[in-house]
Amino acid sequence: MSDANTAPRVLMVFPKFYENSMWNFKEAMELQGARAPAPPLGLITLAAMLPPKWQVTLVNRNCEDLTDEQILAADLVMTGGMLPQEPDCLVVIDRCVALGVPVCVGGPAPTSTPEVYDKADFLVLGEAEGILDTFVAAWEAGERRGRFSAEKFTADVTKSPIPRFDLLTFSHYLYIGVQFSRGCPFTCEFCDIIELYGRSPRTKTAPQMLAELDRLYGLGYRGHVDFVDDNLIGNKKAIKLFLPHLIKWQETHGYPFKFSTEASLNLADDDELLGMMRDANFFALFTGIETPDEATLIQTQKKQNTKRSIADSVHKLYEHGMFVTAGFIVGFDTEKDSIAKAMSLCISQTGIPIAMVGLLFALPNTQLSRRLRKEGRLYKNYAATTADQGDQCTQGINFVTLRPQRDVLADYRDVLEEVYDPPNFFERVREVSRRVKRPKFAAQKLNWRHVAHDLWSLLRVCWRMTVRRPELAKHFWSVFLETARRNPAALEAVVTNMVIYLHVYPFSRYVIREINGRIADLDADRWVMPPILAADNDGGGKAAPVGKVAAKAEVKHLAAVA
Ligand code: B12
Ligand code: SF4
Repeated sequence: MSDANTAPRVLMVFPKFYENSMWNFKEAMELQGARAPAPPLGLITLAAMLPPKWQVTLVNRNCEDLTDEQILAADLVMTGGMLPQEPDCLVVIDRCVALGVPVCVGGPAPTSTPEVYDKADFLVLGEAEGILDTFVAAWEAGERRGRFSAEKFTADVTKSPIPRFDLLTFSHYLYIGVQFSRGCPFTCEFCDIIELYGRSPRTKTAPQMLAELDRLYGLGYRGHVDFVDDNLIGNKKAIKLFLPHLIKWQETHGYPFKFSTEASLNLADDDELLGMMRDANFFALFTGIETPDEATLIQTQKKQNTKRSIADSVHKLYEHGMFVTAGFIVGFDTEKDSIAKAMSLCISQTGIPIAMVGLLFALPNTQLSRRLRKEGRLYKNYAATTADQGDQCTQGINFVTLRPQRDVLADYRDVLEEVYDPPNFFERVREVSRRVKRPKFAAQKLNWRHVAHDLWSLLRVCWRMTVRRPELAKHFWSVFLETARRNPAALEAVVTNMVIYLHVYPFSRYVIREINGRIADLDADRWVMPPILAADNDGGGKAAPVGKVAAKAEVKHLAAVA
C-alpha cells in the first residue's frame, strides 16, 4: 500500500454493459473476434490526466474478468461509465468496499445520478479536465473520502491529453474512439448530452487531434476510428478548419483509417463539409431522425430535422460515400395514431438498413424528465436500472403517455415487425448498394493483414447467412451478388449492415415478444402503474417504488392531471 507521499497504483475498471441491448452488436463482435464494440475512451483519457508517476492498469469488464487480487494490488480503484453500466459499476464499488480498497467513481452516469453511488469513497463529477487536479491534490494530502464537482461546461478540451491508447488491446474492439468536440448547439428535449456537455461545442485543435492519430498509428492500429463527438458538425467553423488537416494526414499516411461519426441531419445541407468528409474517408454516419412527424419534431425541439425531405437528406449522405444508421423514437406526446405507418414508410424511403427504433425513455437530468415530473407524469423509479434490464427498446415509456400506452406499444411493435422483416431489411440494403458512392484514393496503401482478416470474416458471414440463417440466404446472396457486380466499392457498407442485422434481427424479435407481453398485461388488467414522482420530490428518479396504484389507474391519473 502506498502512503500519501508515494505514487499510488491505480486500477481503472470499465463496468459491464447489461446484455439485452440493440447496441451490443454481438454477432459483429463474434465475427471479428472482438470482445466489445469500443474501448473506454473516458477512462483512458482520465488515465492520461493523472500525474505521470501514478501507475495505471486497466480492466474492461466487457472483455475480461476482474479478480480480487487485482483489486487488492491497487491503492485506488477508479470506475464509472454510462447508465447501462450502473448495475455492474455498483458491483465493482461493493467489491472494493468489502476488500477495503478506496474507490472513486465518475463519468456520465454518476454525474447524472450521483445519489446512486453514495457507497463510493470518492465521487468526481462532470468532465474530469475541470476537476481532476483538485481530486489528485486531495488524495495526495491524505484525504480518503470526498465529492468533487467540475464547473459545468468549462473544461478546456484543448488541454485534454492524448488518451492512453497504450493501455488497450486493440484486437478486443471493433473500433477505436477519438473525440474532437464535446457538446451540441441544439435543444432536443429528451437529450442529456446538452445537460452533460453543454450547448456550445468545445473543440480540440488540429495538432492535438493529429497527435492522437499519430499515437494510434505509431502503436500499430489500423482500420476503423470513430469520432465519438455528440455532433461532429456542432461547430461547423471548427470542423471545417480541421478537416483539411485530416485529409492531408490521411494522404501522407496512405489512408490507414476509415472514420465514422455522429452528426445532425443538417449536414446534408452543406456540400462543402460533405465533400471534405468524403475526402477524409468518412464511411459511416449515425444521425438522430427520431420521427417523421413534423409536429412532433417541433414539440420535441428537434427543429433542425423539419422543413426537409428526410429521405433526400439521407440520400445526399450516401452520395458522399457514407452509409447511414439512425435513431428513431416512438412515444412522443404529439404522435398520431398513424405513426407506425409513417415511420415504417420513412425508414423504407430513406433506405437506412439499421434503424435503431426505441421507445421514448425519459433520461434523468433532461428537459423531458423535468417537464414530465412537473406535469405529474414521471414514474417515481423512472431511471432505476437492474442488471437483467434491457435498453429503451424494452424498458422505454417510463412515464404516463398521453395516448393510451397500449397504442404506443402496439405502434412500436408494428414498426419493428415491418422494418426488420427480412425482405424489407434487405431491400434497404439494396438501396445502400445502389446509392453509396465510395471514393477512390490514389494514395491508399493496402494493408494485407487487414485484407486477409476481412476476407476471412466475409467467408464466415456467408456461412452464417446461408447455413445458420437459411431464411435469410436468398436475400443475402441476391443483394451481395448485385453489389459485387454493379458497385463493388459499396460491398463493405453492404456487408457491414448485414452483419449488424445478424444481431438486430433476432434482437428485434425478442423485443417484439417482450412488447407483446406488456400489451397482454395491459389487456388482462395485470399491469400495475408504478407510483408517480411528486412534482416537488427531489428523488432524482431513484426512489424505491412505494405502494401500488391500481391497474388502469394511468388513464384515471392522466385525466386527473389534465
Ligand atoms: C461512444 C458512445 C457509445 C458507444 C460505446 C462506447 C463504449 N466505450 O463502449 C456505443 C455507440 C456502443 C454507445 C451506446 C450507448 N450509449 Co453511449 N455514448 C457514447 C458517446 C457518444 C461517447 C463516449 C465517449 O467516449 N466519450 C469521450 C470521453 C472522453 O468522455 P466521457 O466518457 O464523458 O469521459 C469524461 C468524463 O465523463 C470523465 N470520466 C469518465 N469516466 C470517469 C471515471 C472516473 C472515475 C472519473 C473521475 C471521471 C470519469 O472523464 C472523461 C474526461 O473528461 C457518449 C456521449 C459523450 N459525449 O460522451 C454517449 C453516452 C455515454 N451514451 C449514452 C447512452 C444512453 C447510450 C445507449 C443507451 C444508447 C442511447 N444513446 O440511448 C447505448 C447503450 C450501450 C449498451 N451496450 O447498452 C449516454 C449516457 C447517459 C448517462 N447519463 O449515462 C451518453 C452520455 C450520450 C447519450 N445520451 O446518448 N455509446
Ligand atoms: S442533435 Fe443530438 S446531441 Fe444535439 S441536442 Fe439533439 S439529440 Fe442531443
